[in-house]
Amino acid sequence: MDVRTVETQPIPGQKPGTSGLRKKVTVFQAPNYVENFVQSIFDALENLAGQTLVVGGDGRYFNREAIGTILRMAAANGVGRVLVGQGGLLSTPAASNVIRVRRAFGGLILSASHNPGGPHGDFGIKYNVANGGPAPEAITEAVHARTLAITRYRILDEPAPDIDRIGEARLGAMIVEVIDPVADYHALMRKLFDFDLIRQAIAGGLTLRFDAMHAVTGPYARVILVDDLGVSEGSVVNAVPSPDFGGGHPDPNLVHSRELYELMMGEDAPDLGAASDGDGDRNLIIGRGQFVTPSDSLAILAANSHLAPGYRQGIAGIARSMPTSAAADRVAEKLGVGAYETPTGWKFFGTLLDAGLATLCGEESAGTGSNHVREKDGLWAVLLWLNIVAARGEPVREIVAAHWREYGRNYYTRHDYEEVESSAAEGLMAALRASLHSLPGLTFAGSMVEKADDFAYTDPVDSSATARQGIRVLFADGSRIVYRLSGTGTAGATLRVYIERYEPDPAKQGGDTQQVLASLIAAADEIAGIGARTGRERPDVVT
Ligand code: VG1
Ligand code: CO
Repeated sequence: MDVRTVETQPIPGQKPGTSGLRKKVTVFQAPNYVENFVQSIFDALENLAGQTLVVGGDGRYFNREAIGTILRMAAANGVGRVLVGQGGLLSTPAASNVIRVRRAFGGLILSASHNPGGPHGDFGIKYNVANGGPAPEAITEAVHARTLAITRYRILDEPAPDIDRIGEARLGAMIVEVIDPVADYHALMRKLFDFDLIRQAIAGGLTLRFDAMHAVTGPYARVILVDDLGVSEGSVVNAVPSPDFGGGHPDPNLVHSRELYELMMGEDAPDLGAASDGDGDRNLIIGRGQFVTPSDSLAILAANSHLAPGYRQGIAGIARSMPTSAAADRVAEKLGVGAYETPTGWKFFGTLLDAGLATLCGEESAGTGSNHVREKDGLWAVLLWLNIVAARGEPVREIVAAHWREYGRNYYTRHDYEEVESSAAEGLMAALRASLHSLPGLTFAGSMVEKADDFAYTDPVDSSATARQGIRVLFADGSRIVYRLSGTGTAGATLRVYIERYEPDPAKQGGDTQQVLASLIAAADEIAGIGARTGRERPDVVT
């Protein structure tokens, strides 16, 4: 076995963000960039020798090259076995599942999620631990510290085996096992949902449009939706993963899924429209004539989850990220189960899921999931919606309206200002922080500020503390404005502003979100000086 030890030097900036290390492809292609980061992960882990790792990605440009390097380095670092998705593909939730069912030590997921791909797009590497979830901060910090001290990496001087053929091969002393990326995930979905009921509803005329956005969910959607559930072939679109996502932006929101939105608002709309992102962990849900905000989706799924076999026994609790609307909290209250508010990013849900405190989790950024894996899961959300629609026999629009009547409606929007000059964005946040003490008592948009803070979180299970997770301006009437900077962008800074107002009166629940929130949106600008500090008159993306 020809292990080569290569001298290297620390490369600045290899700091994992909200979800792993994300940079431009050109940055990852620089000499030693992948090698340094991967060796730092291996160095930060204890007892790696002889263990099993899972490796796969969303199929974006550079996926195969990165996997080749990772396999050769894993072999040189004494890993016993690596499970690789065929063709290098594994959706993020499927990777999480494989780690769990195969009792792997951990896994490397190669994705920049919803960010564009291709030679000029983005790439990313994320390490997940044995529970199938993203590494907690203690590990990502240790990895980052290693990247700043690294002096050498180990790699095998032997080409990695073919990853297109299912089966086992040797690489040095290590076994590379190429697996079907869909099979285990499909089996898990069949356990959670009433496939017979959904199949009957589809045979009886329930229609669906699923847009895989040329990303990783295509193969999963074909097997599960078309082959198993009987959805017509043409209902699953853009189902072949491509390295540049067909030149598109695999972000399932109202901007990048405009075509789907228009279809769903039109005369010939199917019953349910859905899309997933680059790595298959996000979901967009649109009923005929009814967009469902991700925050509402979490609440509605939680309120109806007992209709699916996997959740028939009830749920233990609901966790949401802080910027996600409070809609889910009202469901938790009614069900008499715990409600948890965590910082942004799925890694904060892991301890709650492992401890059995939460069963469902969600984020306003189109992420929903449950304790079936330790990542958010796009197709899971689509299947749970299908199961609920089939069980209730009602259109999505009516399910949403009934939910609002019962619980009230949280009008909710997120405004993103992308590629803002970093110093302007940092300055805006610093000024907001400095003004926190003077905001309470002031009135904006007819509402009085009750409290303003910088969200800090102490994990109720392991007591780990995380500070500075976003500025919250909380109004006496329950309205809220939240400001934070993105931790997934690769150019400049992205300012996210989250705006929410609660409306209990059913007679006032049919309004247009942007209009209803207009005065709060203006207040958000007034409080933070967004226009003045960033030079932007309007956000780039409104969801
Ligand atoms: C964004 C979302 C966050 C999500 C993260 C990873 O992070 O806001 O809710 O967990 O992306 O999702 P940020 O720091 O840019 O706001 V994915 O589908 O990109 O892995
Ligand atoms: Co994603």
